[in-house]
Amino acid sequence: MIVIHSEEHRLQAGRSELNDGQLVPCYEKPARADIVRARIEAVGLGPIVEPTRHGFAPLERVHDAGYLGFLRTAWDDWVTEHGADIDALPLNWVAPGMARRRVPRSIDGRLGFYSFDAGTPITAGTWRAATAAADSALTGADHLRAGDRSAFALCRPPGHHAGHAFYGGYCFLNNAAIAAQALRDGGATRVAVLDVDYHHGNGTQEIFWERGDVLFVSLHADPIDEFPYFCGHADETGTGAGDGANLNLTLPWGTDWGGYARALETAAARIGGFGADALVLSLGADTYGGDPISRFRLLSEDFLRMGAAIAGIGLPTLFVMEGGYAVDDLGVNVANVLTGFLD
Ligand code: Q9C
Ligand code: ZN
Repeated sequence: MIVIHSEEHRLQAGRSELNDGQLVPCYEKPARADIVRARIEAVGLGPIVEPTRHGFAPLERVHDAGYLGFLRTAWDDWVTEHGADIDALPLNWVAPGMARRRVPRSIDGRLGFYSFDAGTPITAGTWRAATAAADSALTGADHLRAGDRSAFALCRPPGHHAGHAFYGGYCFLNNAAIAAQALRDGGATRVAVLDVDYHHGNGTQEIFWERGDVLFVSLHADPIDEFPYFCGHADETGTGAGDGANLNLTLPWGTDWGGYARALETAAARIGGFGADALVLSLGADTYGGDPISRFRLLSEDFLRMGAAIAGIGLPTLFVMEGGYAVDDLGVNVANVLTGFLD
């Protein structure tokens, strides 16, 4: 399986995120991608190649032009206002009933306007790292279009919490959505996105909410208890042309492989009935029992079973790296999904 990865991921190295009322070291850190890459090399999964540059156009197919412009200059605007010694974090958000008609001029206002949490610092290298990750997903999509059965975009920062015009949850550009749209634009009639990250892929859901040509299926911790809290419920099924093309399979804290496997079967059956030409797999390994911010109980060997179940769907599959914060075990867990898929 070809692996697409850019060293530019390490340009996103936030210092701290707001967690449990305190600024703590970022969980989403460069060591995550390094350990996954090292494990992929150790097991000889396949060649690791640099992404090719795809430019702005495929990003604009998914994201708002004003949002992309904000993201590109946010760090420079922050430095002008606050200096370069502190990462840019938002402090104010709109609540229901407050007007949201105008984009603020101040960088602090715009950070709040375009975000939904205080866990996602913008740094000097955020834009370059995020665009390199999107290019990795796009290069993976190119390989599928050329006939490969599978590819792995080792993206960092992750993407599935980023929506049409917002960032959050450590995500800025929605790598999986950008790749799914590129597959559509490259000739695929229908594309399915399966999201196995522990958290609901709220950005991907929002992007394809009114689309009948892209099925979104997500297995995740019930948002009644868990981040991102405000969406990801089972009764969210899409609207308009997308009515019925969104499936949220919520699972309780403490879920182990038994409960997870049943939901995965439901997901596979729905995708099988959709008639997709390709599958984009949002691959988070934060379902692992050892994950420091998550509460499922999957074991490392369960990720082999997960990969086999994904292979059983029988579609050309682009894996796109999302979350997973138990860094020491992340390489094994991610590589297990990929080898489980190939075996
Ligand atoms: N107390 C991804 O997995 N907040 N994002 C966690 C824990 C945000 C996770 C707070 C979690 C975002 C891509
Ligand atoms: Zn996650």
